[in-house]
Amino acid sequence: MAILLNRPTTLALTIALTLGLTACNDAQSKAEATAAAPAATNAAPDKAQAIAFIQDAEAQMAQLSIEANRAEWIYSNFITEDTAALSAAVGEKVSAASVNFATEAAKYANVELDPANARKLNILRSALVLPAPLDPAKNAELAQISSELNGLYGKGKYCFADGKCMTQPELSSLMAESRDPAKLLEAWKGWREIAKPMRPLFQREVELANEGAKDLGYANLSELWRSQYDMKPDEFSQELDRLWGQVKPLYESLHCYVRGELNNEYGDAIAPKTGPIPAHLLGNMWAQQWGNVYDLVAPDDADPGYDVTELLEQKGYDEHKMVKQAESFFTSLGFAPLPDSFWSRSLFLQPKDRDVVCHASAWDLDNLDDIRIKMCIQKTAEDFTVIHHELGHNFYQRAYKQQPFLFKNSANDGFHEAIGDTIALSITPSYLKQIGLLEDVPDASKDIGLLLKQALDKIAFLPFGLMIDQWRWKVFSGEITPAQYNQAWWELREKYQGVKAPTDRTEADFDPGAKYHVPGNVPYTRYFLAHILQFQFHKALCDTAGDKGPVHRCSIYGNQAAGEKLNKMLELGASQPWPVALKEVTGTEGMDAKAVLDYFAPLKIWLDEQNTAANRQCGW
Ligand code: X8Z
Ligand code: ZN
Repeated sequence: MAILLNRPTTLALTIALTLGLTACNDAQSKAEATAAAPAATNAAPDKAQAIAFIQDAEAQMAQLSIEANRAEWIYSNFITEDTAALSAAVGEKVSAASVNFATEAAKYANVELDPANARKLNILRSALVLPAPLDPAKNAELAQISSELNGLYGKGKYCFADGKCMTQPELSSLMAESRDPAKLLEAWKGWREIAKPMRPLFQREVELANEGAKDLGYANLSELWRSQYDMKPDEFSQELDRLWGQVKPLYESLHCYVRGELNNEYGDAIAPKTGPIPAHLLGNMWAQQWGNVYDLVAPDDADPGYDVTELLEQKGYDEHKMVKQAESFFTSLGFAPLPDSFWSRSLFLQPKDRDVVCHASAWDLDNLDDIRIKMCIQKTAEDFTVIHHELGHNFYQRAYKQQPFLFKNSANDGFHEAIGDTIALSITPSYLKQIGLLEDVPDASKDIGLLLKQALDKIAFLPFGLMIDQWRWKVFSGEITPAQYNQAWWELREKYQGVKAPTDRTEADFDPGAKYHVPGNVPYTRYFLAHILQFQFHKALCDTAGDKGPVHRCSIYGNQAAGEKLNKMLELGASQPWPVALKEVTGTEGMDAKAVLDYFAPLKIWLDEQNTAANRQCGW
């Protein structure tokens, strides 16, 4: 469902701007949408008319978003035919409204407006993720397809030969924990079975949304998606290439090291010394974060000697306590505690009796205080971090709640994804000691182990974060045809990540669909940006906190000055171009990977030494 796709970003606005309607509602919404538009004369629209249109559109979108949020919340917490139909219906309604507003907004493009209204007009015009064609029948079809794709993912299960069936979080735990290549391969292949039926739906979704994008004056959906960064679409693509170029050497060193260690563990037949790494051996269903294989690749003499998953278990943390602990990090910075409704309305545990979308997400139901998370929490270090990630969304949403509806969003979508991760970078050994999880802080001789663990998640992620939309943008532009979906996917996986499918794949498969954000239609470049931005934020906030040590040992826990600075950026919402927001925290206006490289500088030296000493041929 269209709505769902925006869910993980939790942006009421983009959600609202993406949903769709029945023919009857469509007609009604069009009448409403045009109410404030210029009369049908030859006179050019004036400023007053433009402002009246913006106000009217903003009020209607605000109202619709609440209805859509509720329907979506219910659907993804209780996937049935009926909730799917309700979600598709509201999706259709919001989609028609937002497409009408976007079309109207284009008519005022030449009116000179104050910066705030000009910005709102541009948001109305371009902040759509799944634009429906103007034709109501096609809008209805798109809403239905979108809803169905989300349902297919949420309901997905794989049943092993012994009859045991597993949901996505259960299969992910297996991928994280098992070291049996045959078992890993079965789970890897099994989960991808759920995606096969998505292929024709996805293909049609792309056709329809491309038509919608064209109706709005964009070349295709790729151009629309890349138009949301306060710069021209092609400049944005170049900016991504530049950032990737900055971090690529570090990724290559990590890839080389990990491939060598996996070869030591599994041998040549399973994990070859050269070429791309088979995707089932990296501790993650999508080989996107590799922290779960830390034990296989840990340095002999620099292992910090603790594991957060074990610490959580030893100290009796349950799911609720994990969330409480994450909340207390934010309150230590000066943010107000989460409201009671957060605790009574969120979903923390996977229900046994019904299908839910388990992929973690944070929600803002009423664009004010009704914030929630929905997550099937596993009691692991990984999910402890994901909880911080989700709460980052919620605290952002609350910080910008005073903004007008169209500015209730992050500075760009990477910012929304970066906030909780920035906080999680402060989960250092000394922080763990402060909150009573760890007894002794390892000394500096163990830093390489800590940095390696962090790099397995953060650096390994970078090419994955990039390639998903490299694939999608080519699909949207027609450069990748439906007949090439799967092959092109693996070509990009290999090109960017140096990872390959562990078994033959054909066009009967649809491997992109096995990753939530593809059936969910959630843009993915935001996560790549977030993985750059979070290091810029962390460094700047550590400076504000007066930390003088190495940045990988800095925790801003309890530092109100850092909290105030962060809040200044968050409360701006989307009211300013993102460089202005970035400057609030970092003092600079550009995204840059230097902070990433500085953070991992000691590790880069160490990885290169190891690779040289083992005489490894790097690259793939
Ligand atoms: O989808 C998410 C969040 C919700 S916005 C859990 N993430 C991406 C993923 O899981 O693929 C966070 C990191 C990347
Ligand atoms: Zn997120």
